[in-house]
Amino acid sequence: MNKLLVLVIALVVVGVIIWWFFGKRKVVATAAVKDGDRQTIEITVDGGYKPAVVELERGVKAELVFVRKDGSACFDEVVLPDFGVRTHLPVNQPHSVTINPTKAGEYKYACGMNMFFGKVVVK
Ligand SMILES: [Cu+2]
Repeated sequence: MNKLLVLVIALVVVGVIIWWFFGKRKVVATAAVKDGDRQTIEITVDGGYKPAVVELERGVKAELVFVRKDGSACFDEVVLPDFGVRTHLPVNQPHSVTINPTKAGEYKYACGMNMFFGKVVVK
């Protein structure tokens, strides 16, 4: 009886571990909205970047509209190194960053201090 209990507990622990790792990897990407020859997506900056992962269509000019609600100095700047962007974000005022995603791939971006991260996925 004791052995069965240990087995059940072990299975539950393994299940939780698998769920934890699987769940962590499965971050849902939010796709930009395409309108003619442009695509747009709004990213809220408030204790992080929301959505954390945005999906863009390759070869279509993309406008990332950062809406900064968090006044902490951490979010003064946003840096997209792969697109040569480092820009200041005003508080409570949408700020557009236009990039040209010509190559498929995953591109990380961060706050000016490299503490908070977001990701652009080009498909
Ligand atoms: Cu920071």
